[in-house]
Amino acid sequence: MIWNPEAEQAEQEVREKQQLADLQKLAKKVYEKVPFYKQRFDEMKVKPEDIKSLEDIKYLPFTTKTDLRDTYPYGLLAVPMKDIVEVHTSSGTTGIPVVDAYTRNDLGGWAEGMARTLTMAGAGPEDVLQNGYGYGLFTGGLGAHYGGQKIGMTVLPISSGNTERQINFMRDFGTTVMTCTPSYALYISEVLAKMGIDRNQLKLRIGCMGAEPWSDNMRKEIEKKLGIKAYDIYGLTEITGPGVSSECEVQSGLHVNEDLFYPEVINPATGEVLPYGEKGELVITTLKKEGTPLVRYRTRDITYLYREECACGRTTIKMHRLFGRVDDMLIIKGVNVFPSQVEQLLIQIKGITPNYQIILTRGDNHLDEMEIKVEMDENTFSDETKDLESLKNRIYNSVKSKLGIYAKIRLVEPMSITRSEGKAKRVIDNRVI
Ligand code: DLL
Repeated sequence: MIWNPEAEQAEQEVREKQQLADLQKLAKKVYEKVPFYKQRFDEMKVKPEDIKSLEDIKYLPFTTKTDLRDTYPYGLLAVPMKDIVEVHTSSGTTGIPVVDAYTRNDLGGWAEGMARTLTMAGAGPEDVLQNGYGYGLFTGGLGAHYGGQKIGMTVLPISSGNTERQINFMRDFGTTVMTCTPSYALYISEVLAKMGIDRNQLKLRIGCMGAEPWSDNMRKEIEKKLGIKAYDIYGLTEITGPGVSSECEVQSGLHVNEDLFYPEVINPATGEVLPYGEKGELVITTLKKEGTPLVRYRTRDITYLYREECACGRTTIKMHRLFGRVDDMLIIKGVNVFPSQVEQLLIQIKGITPNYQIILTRGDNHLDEMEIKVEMDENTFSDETKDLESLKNRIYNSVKSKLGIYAKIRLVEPMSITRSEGKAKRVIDNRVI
């Protein structure tokens, strides 16, 4: 089923006409209401009236995370405070948190985006949604909650954590759809096995997962272990939260809700807009937001955009699953690598679990060193004749040949790497720079 055929199956010409009208309105609004944008537009000598076509968006200034932090907490508000009904922030573990402030209409738009996301994965009013994203300032919890309710699902707002209870509830309440981070889904599958609960006692059939990078192999692992179909969903606090883009049953790329969010991909070094199919940094402009509308927000996420006729019947533009973040890219002795590439390799090797951690240090010679901590599975660990050296060599050689990196491999006991209930911490960077 398609939640909103008018928006999701619009003809491109009709859609673009609306996008242009919304963009013009947005440019005028932020210019008049947000001093930060007035100053930026003036510095770039651009006026809202200069936007005569969608391509003209390239004349508008970018907005960065630093801008959001510099204007913390309410500097980017485009409406009076009395119109704001809810506020969310990013976790702020790496500095001042970024703030998103929602009007009542903004909450409506958010629920709409997530209603499309859940419907795209095959969920409907007869489904029971167990929402294992954290409730609170994090947008995962309330985003899935609002979307699930909008399409009439029965929502169980259990939040993340307390994994045994999650599983008991899953069985007792007949949960059919689970929303949580992929790393938490994997942990749930481990606890399920430990509790000795037969998968047939559960009705679970769909998972909507995102909020952190996960490889295709990780997806296969989750699908196999939980006996579900796992869909990739994307969004970020600054741009509302989840519901920006998501996969349909075809699972080739994520449909962007482009009537709500206008996507571009740029070269992160030069800011130049890249053609469809070229990988770069995703930039998003909010077309309908009232509280904290953003012009050309640089997400730091790496993907590419493309149009293709999708078998699901939606006509919206697609983005490839994320390749990583501009700032997550590790440069090890000059070789560029994303943690998800390491994950993709590890999952293919027998005898270990998909739990890993990358530890970076800088040696006395000032060169970066990478150690990969990998967990053995129970069988390998308890095998009397275990040949750990050859297992380590297999991992070492795979990383060397596929990624071009000489990493130190450390095998650790099962369950010794801390499990995450939200976003997993895969990289520990001990380099003093
Ligand atoms: O993670 C919103 C969200 C909640 C998305 C639930 C999906 C599901 P933030 O905490 O602000 O918001 O983090 C946003 O997480 O810029 C990406 O780098 C990363 N991210 C989000 N979804 C995915 C995904 C939420 N599907 C940042 N794949 C984004 C890879 C993702 N990375």
